[in-house]
Amino acid sequence: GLPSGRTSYRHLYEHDHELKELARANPKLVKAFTLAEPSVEGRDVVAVEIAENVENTHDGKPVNTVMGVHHAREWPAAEHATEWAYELVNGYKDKSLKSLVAKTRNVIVPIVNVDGFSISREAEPKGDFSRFDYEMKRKNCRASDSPPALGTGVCKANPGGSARGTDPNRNYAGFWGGAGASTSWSGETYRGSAPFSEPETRNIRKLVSERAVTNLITLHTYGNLVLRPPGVADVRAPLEEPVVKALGDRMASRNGYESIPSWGLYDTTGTTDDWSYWTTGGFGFTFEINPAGFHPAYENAVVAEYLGTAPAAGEGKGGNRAAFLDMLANAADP
Ligand code: 0X9
Ligand code: ZN
Repeated sequence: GLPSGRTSYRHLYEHDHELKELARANPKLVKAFTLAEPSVEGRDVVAVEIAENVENTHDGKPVNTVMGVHHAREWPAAEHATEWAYELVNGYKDKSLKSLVAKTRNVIVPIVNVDGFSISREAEPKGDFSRFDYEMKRKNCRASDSPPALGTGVCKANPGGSARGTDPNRNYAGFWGGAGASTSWSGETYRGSAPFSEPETRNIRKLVSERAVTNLITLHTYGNLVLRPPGVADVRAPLEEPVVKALGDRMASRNGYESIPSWGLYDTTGTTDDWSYWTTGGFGFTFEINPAGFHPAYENAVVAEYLGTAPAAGEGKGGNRAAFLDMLANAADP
């Protein structure tokens, strides 16, 4: 089973509580903290850092980040990140991962878009909106300046229904303003009013910049893909990076996903990994977990994909667990 023994999708409060509990039980190894800004609706974003002597933040060890749920409905992303936290703690304590943990620092943010996730995970029909409008929400809860009046929407304080919000994975500064993002407030890939107009992207900008993150993996669903920058076809030739490709290919050999540059899926601008790579030099990858569906059966999308026990998810090769370990090994002994 999973490192935590979990068998069903957690709620927001369960992710938060379990991270804080890991820290409380392992104070020298795990630190729980809240990212700089609360969400539009005022929720905290909870993260953990895991390292030997965790409080000694600037000890020069490579910093590896796994984050999930830029997109509200992509629940497995949060599960894989929280399980990774358990993995590191358990593996440090039983000594199987002690040397890898000792050489690295690990920051885990299971849910970047806490408002969206909360709405999707707690979905029930209300007013003019069906359960599906809530459950399949993608974006955050940013209000537009001039939305049509649509009554009380899926975001607490904001009318506009499920269309309301900015896509956090189009709001980073990397190539913002280019192809593959919507300029309309109701578009599913709405880029926002300006780069870093959203608390979600500002939180990650601050974290990644301040901590000089070496490698980051941002988790999404779905498609069984390991995506690397660049996200937009018109910059591919000069900017394709063989060292990034090599690590992407290595991780894909573990989870059985396809390793391709992001533009090979479709054009995007303003994404997490393009910004982090070109702004900080840190490697950034997007994993698209699960062959199909945003949050299908837990046994498949979380247990089998994490442990690598599904035919489509690197059966026998180790799954996402092994891919994340490769990121660590690459940082510890490049
Ligand atoms: O469109 C997206 O944001 C991602 N797919 S999803 O179905 N989870 O919405 C893919 C983004 C890939 N592009 C880059 N990472 N640059
Ligand atoms: Zn996504």
